[in-house]
Amino acid sequence: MSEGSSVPGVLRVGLIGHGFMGRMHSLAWQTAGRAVELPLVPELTAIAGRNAEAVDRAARAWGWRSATDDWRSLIERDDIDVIDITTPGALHAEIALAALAAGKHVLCEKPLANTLEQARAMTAAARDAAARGVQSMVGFNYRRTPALALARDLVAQGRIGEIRHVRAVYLQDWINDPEFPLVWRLRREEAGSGALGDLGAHIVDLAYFLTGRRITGLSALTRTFVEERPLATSASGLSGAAGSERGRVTVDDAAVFFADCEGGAIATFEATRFAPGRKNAMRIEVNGSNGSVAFDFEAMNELLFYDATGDSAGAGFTRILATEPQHPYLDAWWPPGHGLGYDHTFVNQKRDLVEAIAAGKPPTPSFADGLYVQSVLAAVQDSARNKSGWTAVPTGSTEEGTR
Ligand code: SOE
Repeated sequence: MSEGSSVPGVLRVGLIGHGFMGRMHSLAWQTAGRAVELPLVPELTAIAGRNAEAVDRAARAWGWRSATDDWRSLIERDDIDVIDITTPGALHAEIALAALAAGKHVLCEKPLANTLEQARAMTAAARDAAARGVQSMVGFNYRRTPALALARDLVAQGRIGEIRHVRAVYLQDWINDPEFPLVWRLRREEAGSGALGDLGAHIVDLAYFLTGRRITGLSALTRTFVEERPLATSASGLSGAAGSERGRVTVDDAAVFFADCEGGAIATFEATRFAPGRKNAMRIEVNGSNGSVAFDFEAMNELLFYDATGDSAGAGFTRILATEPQHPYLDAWWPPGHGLGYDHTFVNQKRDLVEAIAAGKPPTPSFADGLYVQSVLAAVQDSARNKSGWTAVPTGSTEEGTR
């Protein structure tokens, strides 16, 4: 921890990145201490980003006490306890390694890194840091959707029996237009991969979160439908202005794969940014011997549950509105039926992280969990590149995963 300088009752946050995710995390840090009674109150101490003017503006608008265009200065400051990384993937490893070495807790956005090697180094550093009481977490925010946390509880209680199928898709359409500019998410050197790492990472993590089963092998196909796009003259979040020059898209636009899982279950996955009309359709269904759970983020407050153990004449999917006070995370929120949104998943994430730090316990998902997902992403890329048919997911890298 930031030795010798911690302030009782306060957790001083340094955020790196001020794009769409930086904005989402800022909002969540601001809200977490107000929505929930936390053991440590987050203080928005400093924000860093590449563009000095933009980061100054972001600091003023989002309530950060100071701003800088040099992320390293945040690591050097002894009045920062936690570093929150929301930059493009290319910077995750360098920042996380520096922060952990300096004794800062780390929250790192998904996917953990751009390469398996980076993810391995980050996980090893996180393990060493944990021995010194320094915590780390990877930002798979969808785990903090109440309906999905409820699904996980139902599966863990054995309500759907022995798991046989996982069927997961993550569909968006924001680059369907071939004239949409070449933003950083479409460049391999910045993002590592395309729909695969951006969207596929979430559903690989959720399949594990819901079932506790890891993927052991897979066969994959990836595709880039639009190979050239106008260069971006400005970009923010998932939008940008197009210039007249063009450049190459160097990531996948879509990825599909089927997989073998521990315990005999089989799974299918599809991630694409080319599904017109599907805005954020992150859908996952798990079928077991005694029933099913099914979820679609476009109706994020609902979980469908089918109980196959009763009388089939009256059976059907039950639509559970996951907004009751006894549902996961709902103790902090609105009366039944009032519903949560995308931003609340980040607030719930901050809550879990702050509580873990205060308790001195490792939060989940850990960097080891991020490394597991990274090893699946790498296997997808290998399988698709080599047209090799079956590709094993290396288990050595994943054995420390937690859930
Ligand atoms: C863009 O595709 C994006 O913002 C992802 O980067 C997020 O992880 C996902 O939650 C929503 O879509």
